[in-house]
Amino acid sequence: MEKSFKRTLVTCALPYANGPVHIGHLAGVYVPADIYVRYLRMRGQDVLFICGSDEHGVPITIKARQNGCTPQDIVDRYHKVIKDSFNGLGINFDIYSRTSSAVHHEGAAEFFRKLYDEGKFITRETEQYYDPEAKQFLADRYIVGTCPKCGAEGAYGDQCEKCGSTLSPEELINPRSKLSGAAPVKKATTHWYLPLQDYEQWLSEWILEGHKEWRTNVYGQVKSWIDGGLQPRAVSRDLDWGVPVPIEGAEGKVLYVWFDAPIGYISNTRELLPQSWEKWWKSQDTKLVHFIGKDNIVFHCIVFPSMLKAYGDGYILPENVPANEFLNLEGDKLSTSRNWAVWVHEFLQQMPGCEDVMRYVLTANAPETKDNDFSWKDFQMRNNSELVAVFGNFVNRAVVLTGKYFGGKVPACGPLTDVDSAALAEIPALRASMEDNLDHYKFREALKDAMNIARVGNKYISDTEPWKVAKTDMERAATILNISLQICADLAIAFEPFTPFAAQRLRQMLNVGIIAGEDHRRGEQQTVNTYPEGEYAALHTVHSGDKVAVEGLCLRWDDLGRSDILPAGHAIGEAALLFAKIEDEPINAQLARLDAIRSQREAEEAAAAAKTVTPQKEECTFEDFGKMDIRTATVLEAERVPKTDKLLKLTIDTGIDRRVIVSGIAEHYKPEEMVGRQICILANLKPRVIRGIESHGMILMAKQNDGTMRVVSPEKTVSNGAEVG
Ligand code: B3M
Ligand code: ZN
Repeated sequence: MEKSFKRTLVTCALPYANGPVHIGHLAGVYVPADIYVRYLRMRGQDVLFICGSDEHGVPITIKARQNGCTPQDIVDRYHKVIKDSFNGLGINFDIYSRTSSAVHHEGAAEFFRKLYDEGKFITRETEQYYDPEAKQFLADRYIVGTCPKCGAEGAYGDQCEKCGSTLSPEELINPRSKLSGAAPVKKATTHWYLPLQDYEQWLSEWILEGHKEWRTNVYGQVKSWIDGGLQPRAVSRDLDWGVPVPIEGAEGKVLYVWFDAPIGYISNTRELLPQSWEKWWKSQDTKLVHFIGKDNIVFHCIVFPSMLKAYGDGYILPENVPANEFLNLEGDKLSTSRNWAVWVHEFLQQMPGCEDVMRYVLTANAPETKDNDFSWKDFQMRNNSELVAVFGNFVNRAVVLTGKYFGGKVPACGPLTDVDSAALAEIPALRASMEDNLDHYKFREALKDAMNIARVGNKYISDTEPWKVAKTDMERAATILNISLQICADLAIAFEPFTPFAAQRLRQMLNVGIIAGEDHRRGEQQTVNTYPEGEYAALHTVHSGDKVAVEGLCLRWDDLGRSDILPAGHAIGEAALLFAKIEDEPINAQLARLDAIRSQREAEEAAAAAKTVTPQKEECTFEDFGKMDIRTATVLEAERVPKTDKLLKLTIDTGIDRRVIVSGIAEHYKPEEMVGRQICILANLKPRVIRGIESHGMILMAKQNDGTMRVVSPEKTVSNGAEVG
């Protein structure tokens, strides 16, 4: 039996303010959360939607150094870009604040201080890397050197971006400080740690026993962390940017970003509701749900709950943490550092009017149980063949025909035929399925249910053809259009969580309002329309039970699936475009942008690869070398070897004889480029049969690490058979 709650507190992972957000962030966290919040509000629930910028941490200080500005400049710039991006996509937080706020600094410091005073931390002195010139301790990201695995320069102390290896500063070859270039030295420093192992048993009971219903990716990751044995986790850092550690003698130390950031959820709530925030965070009547990406599971299921447990004071714990997997872009991993992304602020500027399409496509492809992919062709196809051709086309026909035959008023509904009853009967079942899916954070499936309502309507109007029936039986046409308009009203309700901008346009077309208020912001008075009688749970601005004077017709979630939402005679508005067809041009422009980024990256990788050198092989003796008989030769004939794109068959004159050599250079040289060229060969290599051809020898090639190959030739022509040594 599912527990009942009086209110729901929904948080979204606080995006780092060291860059813009991209569609992967939207798909993973923010769109599903907004769908969930809009749905709960439509159902009359009291919901608070909290988020804000995560403005501390080493990456922000690195970005500031790279840009020659302060960390505050960085977070000020990106806090605004991110906030505007969410607004543009209709992600309607009740507050989108920031962890550089005074409220947060004070709240996070108080949180730390209480745990410190109550002895909940372990204090440890450890050796950390220190830059003797910059006189600063160095986080791993601040140490660079040669990667021991692949030889790439510029590998970080924690990771090589070239080969992806996880590293430690000790492994780096020739480690240097990013701050001053000096060689880092070890220096003693004191930090505080939360002993997570003390909460292991409690976490196991709370999650592994108590929340078996959590998504398998979340449950599985938590289980493996607990089974692996939890370790003390640092809660402070040597850094000059963040919330200062609030104890004497801790100058130059700040709270570790993952200790302070989750407290940001609480700080932002306090900022919004200074008088009543505790009702949300310290009442068992509140259901807390954290929306995050899979890389944040440990912090939201183990670290932050342990912090709240340690703090006590009645803080509640999350009822669910529906973490999504990752979204890929055109088959490649989304990457901020490689600019392989669709940046939301650029999308909003380049494709205005497609906000709902992006929400729709990201939900349809949501990486809920596994990584998934976004492609611009799929974006165009789903818009044109689903939103335009089904949803928009159905609504347009129903509204235009009502205008044409019935003066824009909902016509009376006559006796129902089997076709009418069958169409209407499908909606309640789709509503039930949608509710179950939304209640269980299955947004992809819920969207399919909503889209199936549009399919029911589109099929119904196509099958009943009111434009033909009207020629002979206007009463029948009236019934068909009445039913079609009821289904349009269903769509105005069902799509509010998914495509809020289109749902609002549809409500305007139908001349109806919704209870929840058009823009879902807390605190602003809604002027909702008249409802014929009584009271209803106008969400948000007013709460369940309040009486509000309204005019006109409003829709409620509970109207979904009724067959008489729009009474006969109700005047509807003019037909308007719900979704516009997307032509190839803007899609090709987006693809061209990504092609340019991919080519740029490949060029950079080739240049970087060319610079890396394979380490020298072990020593050999002069005698070893003497066994090799290297000669000059000239290529007389060259042809591709059938059924492979890698091999050339060459007939060469070695000065000793004419012979055939098969060589793997077809991807680097065309046959015609080889004829007449003087080369060097290892003449006494034991013959080998390659693809049925006996090959006598081997061409000497210069091979770069990026795979590029070049023939090794004498710098001037010499006689064939000349000995090379
Ligand atoms: N700033 C975002 C991330 O890891 C991180 C989330 C904090 S939520 C408290 O992408
Ligand atoms: Zn490497």
